[in-house]
Amino acid sequence: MNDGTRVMWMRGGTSKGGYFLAEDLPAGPAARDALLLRIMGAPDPRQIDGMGGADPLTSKVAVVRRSDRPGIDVDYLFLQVFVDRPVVTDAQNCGNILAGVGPFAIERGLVAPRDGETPVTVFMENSGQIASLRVKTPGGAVTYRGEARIDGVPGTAAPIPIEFRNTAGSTCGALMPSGRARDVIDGVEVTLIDNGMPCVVLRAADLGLRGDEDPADLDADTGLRARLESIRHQVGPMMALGDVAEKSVPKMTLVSPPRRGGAIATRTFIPHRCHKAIGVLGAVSTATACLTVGGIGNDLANIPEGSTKPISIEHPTGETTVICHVDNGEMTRAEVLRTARKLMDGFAF
Ligand code: NQM
Repeated sequence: MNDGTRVMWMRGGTSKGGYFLAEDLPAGPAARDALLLRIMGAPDPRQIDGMGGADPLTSKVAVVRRSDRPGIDVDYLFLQVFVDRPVVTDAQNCGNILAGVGPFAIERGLVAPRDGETPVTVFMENSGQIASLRVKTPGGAVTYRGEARIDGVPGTAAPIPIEFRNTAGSTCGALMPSGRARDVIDGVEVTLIDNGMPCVVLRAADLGLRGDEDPADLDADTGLRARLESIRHQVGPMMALGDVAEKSVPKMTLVSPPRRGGAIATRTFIPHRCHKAIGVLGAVSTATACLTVGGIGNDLANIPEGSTKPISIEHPTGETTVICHVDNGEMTRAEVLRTARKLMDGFAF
């Protein structure tokens, strides 16, 4: 007898998680979340009794269904399963896991493949916004093999370009939810911004850091983490996020001058541990802060000329380039290159 739950495990960008058809999960959120905690082996810092990788970046879930919305192929709900707390939250989106939604939708028969490349238009339920993906489908079948390289992932894979439009205020209702480019919290200047991901951008130097520290050293700095958490709790209501104690947003992005020819250097807490790279929409929001006059990062960043600006965001394992399309000083769309890989398809118990 098979009492398992059908799931595909995939790497999406620099994250990894379980991809489920909505119809394969319990309909009610309480039963669904209890099942997902069990499948991931959470709460447990080692997630030894489940599929999770003992890291927020590998304890992620995509719930995908065919869309009824005009012009949209699939609806995607992202769920973050906390590693060491019994929490499953839909309070944030995830642009890395999004990369796998395209191939998953084609493999599960929700989108008919074309010969060569198949566009997949995704409604992101967490933020009510749309992303357009292009998936390589030579001969009408998904391929994961290719020559695209993204930092934070070894080797190469088939490219999955992702385009975001109108992501400003995705969760907070406004690009700058406090109505200001800068605020001061606990004596530290911050930019509160949401261009697809609610983020608090602060200068690493204002916290006594260089900004290129190893994530493990930052994770071990309990004083730093307490300062960041204090700021995060205070800005939650200012960002229309309410009490953020049990939420994975806002992210805390420390910026400093670029070291490797990029636009800006970053270390991002997501929010309790330092990201090994940077989230996709987190990178879009950080790039937007750098482009905003008065935004933290604006005076530190190397910003290219022109209306199409490749903004290279340096992070602990390399860089992520966000191609920002700017019109009259406003970002109208952003593009990020990702890759994905199917790791296993079957049943979780
Ligand atoms: O910002 C990590 C990730 C993410 C989210 C996080 C993401 C995004 O790297 O769009 O991709 O910030 O929790 O997967």
